[in-house]
Amino acid sequence: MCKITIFLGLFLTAGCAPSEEWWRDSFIYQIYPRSFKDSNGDGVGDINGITSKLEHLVDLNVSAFWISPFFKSPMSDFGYDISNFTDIDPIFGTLDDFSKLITKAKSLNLKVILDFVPNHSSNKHPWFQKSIQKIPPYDNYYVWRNATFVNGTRHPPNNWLSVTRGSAWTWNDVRQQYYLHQFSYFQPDLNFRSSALNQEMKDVLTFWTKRGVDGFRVDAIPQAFEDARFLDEPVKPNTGLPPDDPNTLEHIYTKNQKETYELVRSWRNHLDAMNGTRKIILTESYITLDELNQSMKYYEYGADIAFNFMFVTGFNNRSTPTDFKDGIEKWLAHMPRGNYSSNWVVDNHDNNRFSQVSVWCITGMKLGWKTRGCRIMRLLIRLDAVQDQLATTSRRGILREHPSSGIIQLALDFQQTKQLGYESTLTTRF
Ligand SMILES: *[C@@H]1O[C@H](CO)[C@@H](O)[C@H](O)[C@H]1NC(C)=O
Ligand SMILES: *[C@@H]1O[C@H](CO)[C@@H](O)[C@H](O)[C@H]1NC(C)=O
Ligand SMILES: *[C@@H]1O[C@H](CO)[C@@H](O)[C@H](O)[C@H]1NC(C)=O
Ligand SMILES: *[C@@H]1O[C@H](CO)[C@@H](O)[C@H](O)[C@H]1NC(C)=O
Ligand SMILES: *[C@@H]1O[C@H](CO)[C@@H](O)[C@H](O)[C@H]1NC(C)=O
Ligand SMILES: *[C@@H]1O[C@H](CO)[C@@H](O)[C@H](O)[C@H]1NC(C)=O
Ligand SMILES: *[C@@H]1O[C@H](CO)[C@@H](O)[C@H](O)[C@H]1NC(C)=O
Ligand SMILES: *[C@@H]1O[C@H](CO)[C@@H](O)[C@H](O)[C@H]1NC(C)=O
Ligand SMILES: CC(=O)N[C@H]1CO[C@H](CO)[C@@H](O)[C@@H]1O
Ligand SMILES: [Ca+2]
Ligand SMILES: [Ca+2]
Repeated sequence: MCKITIFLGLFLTAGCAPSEEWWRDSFIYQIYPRSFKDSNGDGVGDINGITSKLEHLVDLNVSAFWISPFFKSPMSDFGYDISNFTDIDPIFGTLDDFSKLITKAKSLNLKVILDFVPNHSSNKHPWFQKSIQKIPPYDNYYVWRNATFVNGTRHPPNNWLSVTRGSAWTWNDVRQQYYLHQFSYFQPDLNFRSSALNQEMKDVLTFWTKRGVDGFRVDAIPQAFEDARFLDEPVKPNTGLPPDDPNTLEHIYTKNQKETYELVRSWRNHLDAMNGTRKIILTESYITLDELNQSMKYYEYGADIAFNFMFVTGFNNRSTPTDFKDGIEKWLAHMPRGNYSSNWVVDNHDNNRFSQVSVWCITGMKLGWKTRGCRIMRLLIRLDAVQDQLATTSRRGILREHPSSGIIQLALDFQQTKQLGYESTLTTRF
């Protein structure tokens, strides 16, 4: 029997062969440091807090945990706006605290995965400040473009929109140019076309690898590169959305560019060149079902896990049994040929918390999962005490085999925790 599990994070499924390749058959728990455990009573979770509770992860049979960013940051985006990629924010602790965490994790046979946020830094990062001043090589560390002028009025270089709405460009008065930000204006995009920046980010991987981490979860990978021609993206017809909504555009120039896949391969090679056990790469890309191939392609470029958000974004309380069956099958059908492991993310910090899910996937079942090596999946989610802006609802789900018929059942509860009296249960059979 082999199990797969997830947690507040993601979980992987796989074949049963015990293997050095632990991630193929394991259960990864996401720790959101801010809400996990506060060790010094200042009201914010911290690294020593994590260290003090690692036994809980062992109890849960977790193989690895991924820690959301604890790096130095102005915290305008709860740590996804990093002002020093190789230092720890004092609110979370110190590098010494981190070393103790690693030591204890190793003693408990737990793998440690860090968040790697390559797309952008904080606008408070010294690199950005130097880039504004055009100090080499930092002048080229970010994506700067001249304004366009229409009848004497300054406009951004093109129509690209940020994930957080509005133009993806912000004017800087000092440098007299626009900088690109696919997320908020305080998260300027790093320019991977700069070889110095490219090396700098590899050095970040080296820094943490030497401190004992087992892999990296790569944040927002699709946005790493942009097309160098900076052409307008096509407007989708008839979306009915406001014009500053990013979903009005076809992101053919700002997402999943061919250079981005090459970048992942370069990180794979970089990590492989270091001695020791394989360091895994998990790529985060939110995609629509139509874009599955774009996400799957990261497997072929060195990702061990290309996040599958099907359970997070693909279903809701109106999904039918057929939707679930079709969705799951579709994901499996799109996996590239080769020795890759599927994965099923049940939750993350951008979404509401699952509280409990159990999944069994049985050999020989009619869905044909067996051919993908999936024998048994088991998944447990514990509801953390959470404190973040998105945790307004919790969901519970159970996917189980009916004892006599072998039919797989999935039950999900969508509960609006802040609105009493709201609850719906969906039970599906397939
Ligand atoms: C962890 O694994 C052990 C041994 O397989 C099992 O007895 C135990 O029930 C598991 N715990 C959980 C929380 O799944
Ligand atoms: C990051 O912080 C470390 C430790 O304080 C410091 O040595 C290093 O120069 C900083 N990096 C940058 C790019 O500022
Ligand atoms: C940007 O504008 C500056 C100042 O007007 C000009 O010197 C420079 O050539 C322009 N760069 C490009 C790429 O057009
Ligand atoms: C620019 O000015 C001309 C002449 O006033 C006008 O016909 C044209 O519509 C203006 N273009 C834009 C984009 O506002
Ligand atoms: C890997 O180990 C070999 C032999 O111990 C050593 O020569 C080499 O420098 C190491 N490489 C790295 C990147 O640490
Ligand atoms: C997606 O990949 C599948 C096989 O993996 C292939 O059959 C299909 O043509 C691809 N679709 C697109 C739109 O590229
Ligand atoms: C696939 O990976 C598994 C787990 O590491 C390994 O046992 C198996 O031999 C691999 N199969 C092939 C065909 O490489
Ligand atoms: C489904 O969820 C939506 C949005 O959360 C909610 O408005 C709606 O009432 C729910 N429907 C049912 C049948 O529970
Ligand atoms: C799932 C996830 O980590 N999403 C992150 C994507 O990147 C933006 C900007 O860094 C973050 O705000 C999200 O949390
Ligand atoms: Ca604290
Ligand atoms: Ca980018």
